[in-house]
Amino acid sequence: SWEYVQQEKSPDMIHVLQFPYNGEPPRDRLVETEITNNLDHFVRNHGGVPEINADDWTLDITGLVNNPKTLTLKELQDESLFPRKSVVVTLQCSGTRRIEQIEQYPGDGDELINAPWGEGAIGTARWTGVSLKKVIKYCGGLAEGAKHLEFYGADTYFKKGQVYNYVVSVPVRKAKANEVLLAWEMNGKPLPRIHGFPVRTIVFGYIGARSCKWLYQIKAISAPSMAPVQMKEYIYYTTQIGKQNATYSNGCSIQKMPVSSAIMTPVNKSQIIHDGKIKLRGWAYSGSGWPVRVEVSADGGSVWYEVPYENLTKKYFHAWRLWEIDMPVDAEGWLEFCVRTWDDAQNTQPTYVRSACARNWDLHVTSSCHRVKIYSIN
Ligand code: MTE
Ligand code: MO
Repeated sequence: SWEYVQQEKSPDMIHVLQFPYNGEPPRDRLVETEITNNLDHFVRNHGGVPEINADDWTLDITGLVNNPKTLTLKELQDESLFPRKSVVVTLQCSGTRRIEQIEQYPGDGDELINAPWGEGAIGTARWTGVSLKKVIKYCGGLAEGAKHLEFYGADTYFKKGQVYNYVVSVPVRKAKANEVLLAWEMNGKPLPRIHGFPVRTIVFGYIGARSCKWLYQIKAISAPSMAPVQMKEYIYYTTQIGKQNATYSNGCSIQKMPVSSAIMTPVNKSQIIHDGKIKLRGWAYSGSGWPVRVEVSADGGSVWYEVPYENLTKKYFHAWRLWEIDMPVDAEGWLEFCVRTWDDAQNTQPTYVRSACARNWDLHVTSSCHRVKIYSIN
């Protein structure tokens, strides 16, 4: 996959893991544009990048559908069969900001799963394709008992001496709500190889893991997928279960992304010389709605300032909003800036990082107020 990293990614990506390739863009660049440049969009891979020839590619729609079908790319793109749809959607890896949890607790140390992401495992694109709802309709609709949709990716990965395909699932209601897209374009260009060429799913509001790259089969099934990525990764446990008793069957699958945000400039531990104002910039996102209010603090969260609403970028239903504010700052020395966001359901972020409260061995969804320390010289 290194060849594709060189062809399809900016040269200054932060390589979080070399193989499988996992990378995120530099912090300041990510918040320059609402729509992330394809070259700067983070990459999260469990295995290698499969080489698929678009002319040979087919998609099987199988399992509990009334008329199972195999579609070619031509058929999928035939506008007389399926209306084409473009949607601006943010993809966020549930591992975003994991470095803050690792600082508290190292997890099980499996780097393949616990990749040390910063605040850049998130990106926004205009994805073009067809709504999965229409494709299921074309297959005669779901048969009795269909509750989940399983997505099969053509890549393979190794874990504990075994080889697996990348397979995940989402509840059927997600497709019924028109929140699953089968996408072949990213910002008006064919999907880059590293992002799932020729076709991937884009699942709005869910953790990035459900947006299956290199898609070749969709299977309607009666229960969540038994595949290891669905069953054994991306699981959340309640505190009461305790680490010793945590088995995959008594955790719950992480699907929706919580509301979260990050300060992307200035970066942690920088020194800033200023005249009483420091500009902060960052992103804010919620998987079950959209950000309506962003608040920042220069004193670790005692006094909060609201980011003026007009300093938030345009509202999309399924995407982040970037924000910026000129913070009045008199103090000199080390300051702790932090940010918290409220979404349209008035959800906001926990105050502190949660790994220490033993919920989450794989260190997912770091959604606490994001904090950066800066040295102020006024
Ligand atoms: N799909 C396949 N087939 N293989 C993968 O390893 N990684 C998932 C998801 N889809 C993955 C996949 C995860 S965990 C995330 S966060 C997103 O892809 C990342 O998408 P991107 O690499 O296009 O940014
Ligand atoms: Mo992810």
